[in-house]
Amino acid sequence: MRMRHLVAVLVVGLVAMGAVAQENLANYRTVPLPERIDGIKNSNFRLTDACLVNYPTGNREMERNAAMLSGYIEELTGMHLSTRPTVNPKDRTGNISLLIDSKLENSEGYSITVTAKGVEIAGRTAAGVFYGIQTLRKSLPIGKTNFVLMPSAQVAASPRFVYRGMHLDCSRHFFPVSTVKHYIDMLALHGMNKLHWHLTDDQGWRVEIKKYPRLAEVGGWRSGTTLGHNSPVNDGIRYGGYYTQEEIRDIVRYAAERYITIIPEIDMPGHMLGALAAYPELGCTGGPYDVWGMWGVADDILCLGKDHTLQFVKDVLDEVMQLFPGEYIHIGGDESPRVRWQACPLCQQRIRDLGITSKGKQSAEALLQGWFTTEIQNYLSQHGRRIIGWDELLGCDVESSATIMSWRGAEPGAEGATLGHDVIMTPVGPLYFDYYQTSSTWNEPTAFGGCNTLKKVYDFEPVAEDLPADARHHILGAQANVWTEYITCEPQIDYQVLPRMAALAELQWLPADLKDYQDFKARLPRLVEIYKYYGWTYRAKSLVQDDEEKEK
Ligand code: TNX
Repeated sequence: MRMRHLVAVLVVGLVAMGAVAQENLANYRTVPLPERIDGIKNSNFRLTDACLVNYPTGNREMERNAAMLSGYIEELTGMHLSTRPTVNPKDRTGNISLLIDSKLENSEGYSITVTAKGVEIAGRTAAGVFYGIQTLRKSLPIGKTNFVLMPSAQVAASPRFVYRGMHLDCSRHFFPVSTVKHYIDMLALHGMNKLHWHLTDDQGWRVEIKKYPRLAEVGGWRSGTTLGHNSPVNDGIRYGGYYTQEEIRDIVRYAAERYITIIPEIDMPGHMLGALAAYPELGCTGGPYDVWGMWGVADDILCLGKDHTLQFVKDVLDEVMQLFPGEYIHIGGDESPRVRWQACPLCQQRIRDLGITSKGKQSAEALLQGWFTTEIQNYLSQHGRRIIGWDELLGCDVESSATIMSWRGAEPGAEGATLGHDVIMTPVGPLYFDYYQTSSTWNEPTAFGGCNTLKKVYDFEPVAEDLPADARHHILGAQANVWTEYITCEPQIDYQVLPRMAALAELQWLPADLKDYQDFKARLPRLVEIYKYYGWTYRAKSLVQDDEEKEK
């Protein structure tokens, strides 16, 4: 009897100890899943607040990385680790050391080596180290503790695609600087490196341009907003806002510190009512125009018959280039109706002057948009920049040096890549995150329509199977788009993107043959614990059941 009692106590004790150890154990099976997790041994590195985060002396970027890692560890476990510049390899014992290792092949790849003696996070660049830091961050158990056991292992990954993006529309609804930074934080956690920032549209111009102050002051404000999906009811509430150049510089810096390049989009020649309301002479009819309170595609676009319009666009882009140091500028190019150009004597004169005639399916007006795009492309390329445009550009005879964003499905992407364009895949199905995540929409926040479930996102393959071998390298990567006609506030952005963004991150990073949806779903709850820790809103239902995929 006493013996049995003793055994029972022992068993309960061991289970309890096991549970404690389990809770304090790091787990490298994160989202995205590292490509390799090798040689897990029965020994652990004991991470405590006596450990230091070492970084190479004199390397400012690595110093910042070390501070970020220390910050993450403190947030998630409560342990404060100091950072230390170091040159002596012996200092690595008992600590976490960040290193640059030129032997690593991929410029964004990382390797994490954990032994009982210490942890090393290496990258060929500081960006690679940053991704290793994100993996370590996501592998930590969450909750206050005074130690974490990190199993000995070799963990390594390099991203499958160079372009790993998310888009955010800040025109249809305007979001404060803090929300944009929060969005950048979400990108960083998911290992993404591009933020496509949609800054101008019919419903509001959101970037301060010093040479044309009315763009923000007038073009940034609409007198009201339609309720629902273009109902006849307008709320009549003046709505708007814009980012000052100083705010933009701050956001660009914040993103760069997280190895995220911001690609600004100035949509042209369509989706321009914000600018036309401010400067009506830029349109074919001369206005007056209003900043739009409806959704959709407006007929009034830039007049290409006037030299002044081209000068205006170049002036705007001069300031945009000053603000955004990245190589790419997105010049839109989508949904530009041609009715005004057809009726505009100046546009028709331009067509004649240029000797443009329709070619097959391409109207003279489509080729006029092509001429305009090429003018802008040349202008930007003189300044060392490259353009990205929506896939409508494929119908306008633009040069193959223009990068195409395939949104009207995956087919335009395949066509563009075959023609020699670089391509970013962002097809409405399944990468429009303004679309519903289920076909049972009755209890969902109002969305654009459609149905892009978590599984559909996960299963998306950016490089079509039948794409010719010599075109495959043109697929630079994938991006999800977040248009905000129906998204009015930060929690609603988060709800639309989380956890679909996790599925996107995994397909951006992991080789296709290593993807496994069930395994991903098993790993997802631990990532969601981090969302919860930061107070981010997410669609909890996506975790417990797979949504129906039938389109309504
Ligand atoms: C199409 S995607 C648009 C946007 C809308 C979006 C809504 C693209 C290039 N144009 O203007 O906001 O659909 O999903």
